Amino acid sequence: MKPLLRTLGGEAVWPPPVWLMRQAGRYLPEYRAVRAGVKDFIALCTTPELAAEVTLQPIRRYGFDAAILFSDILILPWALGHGLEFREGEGPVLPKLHDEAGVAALDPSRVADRVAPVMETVRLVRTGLATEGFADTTLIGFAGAPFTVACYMIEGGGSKDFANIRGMAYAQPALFQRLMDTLTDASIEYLSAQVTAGAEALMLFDSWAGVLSPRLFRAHVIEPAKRIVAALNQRHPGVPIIGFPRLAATLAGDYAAATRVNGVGLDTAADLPRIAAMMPPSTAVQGNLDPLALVAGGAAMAAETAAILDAMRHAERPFIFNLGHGIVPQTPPEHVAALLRLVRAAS
Ligand code: 1CP
Repeated sequence: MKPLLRTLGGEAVWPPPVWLMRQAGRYLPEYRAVRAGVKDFIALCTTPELAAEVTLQPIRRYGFDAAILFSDILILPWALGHGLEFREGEGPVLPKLHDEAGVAALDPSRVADRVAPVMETVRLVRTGLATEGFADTTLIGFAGAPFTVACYMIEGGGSKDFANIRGMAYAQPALFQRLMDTLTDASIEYLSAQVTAGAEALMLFDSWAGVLSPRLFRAHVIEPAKRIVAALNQRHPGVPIIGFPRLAATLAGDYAAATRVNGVGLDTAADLPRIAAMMPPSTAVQGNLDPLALVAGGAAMAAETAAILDAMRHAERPFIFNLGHGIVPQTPPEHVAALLRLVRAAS
């Protein structure tokens, strides 16, 4: 069985399997070359041949244990009919959802058609991995978790404090719950379609989970993830799911136990063995090198990597080496190669 799937099945594989969030992207010259040839980022995500190509680029260059579908968490709200634009150097820009009409306008009936190119990308990547000899590489499909997707829809893009979404969760709880339910249902269908197309594992990105109070974290991070995991486990038994409740701190333990995900991605601030000890023993832990240590490279990267490997070596639980958040564009590609040598040499 593929190393990543063994790990997500509960086995402590050593050296650990390794892949990196945002492993396809602007730090790679071959990605920039493909990106320069398309009109915008959404066009790249919805052109299967190109999306499959950029998914495979980091696998060819580094031989990671996982390929992650090239798409974006905002493709799902886009497919629901919410506007989306990626402005150069500015990140995503969306209309600000703030009322009943905004939630009522979301149309789940159009999603399947609009995400059809994503499913074709999944099929092309599976074929590509097989024909190019990457028999040990696992294809991960993904979606944004409902709360993080709602953050972008309500804030209209990124935000420093997420004041609008937190305000809505407190002041308009029924409306907010309706939005969360719509996104949860749509995520189940979207992820299920990715498995049918060939995704071998799934990941749920809740990048802004850490801005919520414990009570709201339980309601809007744990509850939707629990519902998504239960529905997918029923439809696709044996397909593992990784959750990434970023900056959850000690609530990552509650998240793992309650949602029954197979793996939990931890951010750079998490002290891995201590947070891992709060989770069921078979839950895989994934993380958590600082992306800026990867930019720095050299002795600093080696020291941070050694600290993570030393902490997990004797933990006797499944572990996947990754970053604590996505690769940043200024990362020198040769530092990624050096990191893989360090992880694969782990004794
Ligand atoms: O052309 C470009 O360089 C655009 C940059 C870019 C890329 C490469 C964006 C815009 N999205 C992506 C791809 C992407 N996004 C992947 C592909 C697979 C891979 O990992 O290689 C994935 C899994 C994502 C997920 C994603 N998008 C998240 C969750 C993980 C995280 O980083 O927190 C989030 C929050 C987004 C929103 C988003 N999309 C793009 C940007 C610049 C952002 C972040 C904006 C912000 O900081 O708020």
